[in-house]
Amino acid sequence: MNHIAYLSVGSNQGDREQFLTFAVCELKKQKHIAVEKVSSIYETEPVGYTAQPRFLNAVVKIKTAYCPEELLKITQQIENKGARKRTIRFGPRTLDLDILLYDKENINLDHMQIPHPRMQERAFVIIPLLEISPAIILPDGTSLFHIYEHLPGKEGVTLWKTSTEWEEEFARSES
Ligand code: PH2
Ligand code: MG
Ligand code: MG
Repeated sequence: MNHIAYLSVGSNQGDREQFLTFAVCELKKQKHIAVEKVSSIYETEPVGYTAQPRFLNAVVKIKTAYCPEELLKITQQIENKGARKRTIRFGPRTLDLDILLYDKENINLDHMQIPHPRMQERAFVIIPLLEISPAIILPDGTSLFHIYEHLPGKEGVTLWKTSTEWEEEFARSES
């Protein structure tokens, strides 16, 4: 478990909170993943394609022995298990699980870009990320705090459930 990665989880269809909890529980089941921290859950205005319901979003910090390619496969399997329907780009989804950061790596392939190419403009990513790891420096040297200062759309992100309350739910669903 010698790598650190940050994942973003989002849902705006069905029982949104249940899909977020499902995603974290599935991550915890993986042999080579340890979930280190979860952020609070935020309710967020849709970004990009705006004629859709509000999202719930959170960020998860993991330690893992999987390489980025393997981790991507796992996130996609979890999305599929969460019955994600792929329709409109940026449109409604039951479960979206994205890799934000993987150590200090820069990966630029057609099917996988790390850091996530749009994370710097997305308050629904930066706010929960800042909550769990305020000292993060991105691979290009920018600090998360600097990004936060210039971030658009912060007013579209409101606290929905604290990380402590959310963690109590995992404890219940695991016992
Ligand atoms: N995901 C998108 C597009 N827009 N807006 C919010 N608020 N939250 C998301 O997770 C989100 C989005 C594409 O993945
Ligand atoms: Mg996404
Ligand atoms: Mg995605």
